[in-house]
Amino acid sequence: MTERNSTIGKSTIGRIRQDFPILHQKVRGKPLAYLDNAATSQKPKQVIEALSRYYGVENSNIHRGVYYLSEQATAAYEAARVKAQRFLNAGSPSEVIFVRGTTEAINLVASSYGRLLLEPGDEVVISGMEHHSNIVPWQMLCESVGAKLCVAPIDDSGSLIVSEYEKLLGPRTKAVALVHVSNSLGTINDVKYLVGLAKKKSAVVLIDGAQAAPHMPIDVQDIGCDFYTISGHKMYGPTGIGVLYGRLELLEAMPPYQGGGEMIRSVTFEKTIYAPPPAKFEAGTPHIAGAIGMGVAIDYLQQLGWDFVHEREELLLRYALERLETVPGIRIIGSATSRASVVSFTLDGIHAHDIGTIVDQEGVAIRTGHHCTQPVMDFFGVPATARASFAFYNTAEEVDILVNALMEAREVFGR
Ligand code: C6P
Repeated sequence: MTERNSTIGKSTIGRIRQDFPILHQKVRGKPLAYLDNAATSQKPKQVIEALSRYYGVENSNIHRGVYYLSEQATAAYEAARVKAQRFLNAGSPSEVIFVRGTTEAINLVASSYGRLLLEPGDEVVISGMEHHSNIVPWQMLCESVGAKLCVAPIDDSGSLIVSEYEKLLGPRTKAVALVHVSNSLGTINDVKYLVGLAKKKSAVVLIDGAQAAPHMPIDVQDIGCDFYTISGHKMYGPTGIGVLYGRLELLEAMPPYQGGGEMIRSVTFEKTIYAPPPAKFEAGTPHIAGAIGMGVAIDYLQQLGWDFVHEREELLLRYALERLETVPGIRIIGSATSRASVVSFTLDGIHAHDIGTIVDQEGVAIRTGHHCTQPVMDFFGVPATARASFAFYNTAEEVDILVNALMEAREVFGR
């Protein structure tokens, strides 16, 4: 590639890589090539230092103490909420609920709002490219209330068939839940358009943004969705923290997901009066350090700028596709025109897990398996794929190492 065709020089990437201590190590005697960013991204030292500082000098419980440390920690936690609000362009910090991640966010909505909303015979529409996190909670909900789960199909390129999706939307459609960016295909859905179609039928819409947030600016008001979910660990922040954006009007109407400390205004044995959102949905001591670290990750991404992230990842994607297509026997799964820096593939006669194990010997970390999207695997008629997913800190050399390792895998298997 690539640096030649880019406004971003090698020295810039070298400088940015210095922010990520984990990248500068050898695994199995080879330099690490970390190409599993869709599973979880690596953390810049700014985030690591924020976590260390929090536990080293700021640790205390929030919203409870009147002493200095607790006030500091509360202020830092709430400042992180405001950062997340701005990151998503939510209307108010009250619309930002800290959760463990996308999985918990979707379960919260399906359990709380879903039960309020759905009646027997109602319908929930999802797509054929959803992650299990955006299938199973809705399936559980439909089973419990006697509603129907309707699945909008995808085509051979891994794109949603929009006309079929539109046909599924009807008077019984109460909820629609769609992924913004597919984790196993890389497909980017035009969520604003898809939400608009659902809104014509007055459906409540949740967008799973786990794989979108690391790659592109998100504007929940422009998208027009009711709920949007992100995971901190996929966007250079800590694990165990994420955000559920919810429209305030809906959050106010929803029953709590969990009961306990911090989510109440008053408690007697006869009756509990709940706190308003966001506290109503944050029972117990939250992941304070995680929220603060996620705020620092948001700062980091914003300092890099989306133009930089986009240019870099687009370059890596194009280069990876060009190089991978030269590997005999490769089948690339997913070819949507609008796609993120994720490439799923199979190699003729070699199981995906074997591919993963062989490239690991060369220091390359990729994910293999069904990527928690078994229906996608079924659609493409494969048990599993290998998946390389790129972040702005990856390099053309790492793509080359992957391609060479795949050539070796073919030799090992006599292909
Ligand atoms: N995908 C992957 O390797 P959590 O685990 O709650 O942070 O995110 C779940 C999730 C939901 N939606 C999408 C589109 C996702 O990609 C993920 C997580 C990881 O692809 C782990 S399976």
